[in-house]
Amino acid sequence: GSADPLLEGLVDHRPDRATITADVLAGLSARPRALPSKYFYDARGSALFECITRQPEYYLTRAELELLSRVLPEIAAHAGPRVRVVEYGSGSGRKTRLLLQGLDDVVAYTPVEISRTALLDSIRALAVDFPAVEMLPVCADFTALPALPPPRRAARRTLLFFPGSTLGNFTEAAAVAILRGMRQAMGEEGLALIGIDLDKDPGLIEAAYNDAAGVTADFTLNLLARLNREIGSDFDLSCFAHRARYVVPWRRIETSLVSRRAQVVHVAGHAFAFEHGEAMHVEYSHKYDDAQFAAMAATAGLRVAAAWDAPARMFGLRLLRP
Ligand code: AVI
Repeated sequence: GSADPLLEGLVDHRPDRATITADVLAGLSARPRALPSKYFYDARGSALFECITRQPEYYLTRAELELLSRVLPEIAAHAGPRVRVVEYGSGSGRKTRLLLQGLDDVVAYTPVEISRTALLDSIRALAVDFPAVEMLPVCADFTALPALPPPRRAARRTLLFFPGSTLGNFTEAAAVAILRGMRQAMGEEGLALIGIDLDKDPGLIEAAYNDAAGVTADFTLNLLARLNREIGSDFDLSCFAHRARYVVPWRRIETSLVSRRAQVVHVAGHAFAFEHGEAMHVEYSHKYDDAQFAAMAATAGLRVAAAWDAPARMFGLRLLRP
């Protein structure tokens, strides 16, 4: 066994090789072909995403961090003292740091993160800076949330934190299911603080997913490298190209890997023929307007208690309650 107390307490539901293989075979057999975006986040994928958040075109993270620091006193007033914070898709923990500093007497912090490396790195750093906060990490896909570890000290309410517009990576039906899961996990006194990207000039949105340095393209292609390593597929990275387009009527970025020539890819004993120019869907990034977001929340049994927007509606934070 490990002597590391963080590892011993870790609730670990990392997807195994059989699960990833089954998901990939199903996606490659569908038309149009698709791969699940959650598999972007291996150690290198999480690091590349961090790098994306620092690109000049990727306005989302900067806008959200500024907005969060500005409105934190209001959020803290809504939350009150002795809160348990549960974060979905916590990543590097930059926003968490702000939140844990700004809230009054946080009892426990539970990050739910699919990348084990990102989870452990961030919680180790947070444990040093917030010694009074009990750290209860969960390595899992938050769409299949396991029972959350209870804090030692009783909390007055649970605040679910879901920043980054990660909700936008799901179809509307899946996003409503996540919101419903949040409604259940938070209890009657609970709150959810959700970051959403807002609909705006398509040119600005498209640039954010096509940065000049090519980090987003590397991030998208890393999905194939990860699959090659973990499930033994033979995707040739030089034969696929990143493509991200904003589809105005759907208010979403659709990201694909486009086959640069006719080719055959092998996965777990199956052969998949790609046509030249064939697009394999890998990610949605939905952008929202207020009426649509409020309607989704309402369908999940939640209402918008407060709404804050960054200047020029570059990004939004929404506080939801039952
Ligand atoms: C994590 N998620 C909200 C990011 C987004 O903007 O959809 C992932 C990403 N994909 C490409 N760039 C960033």
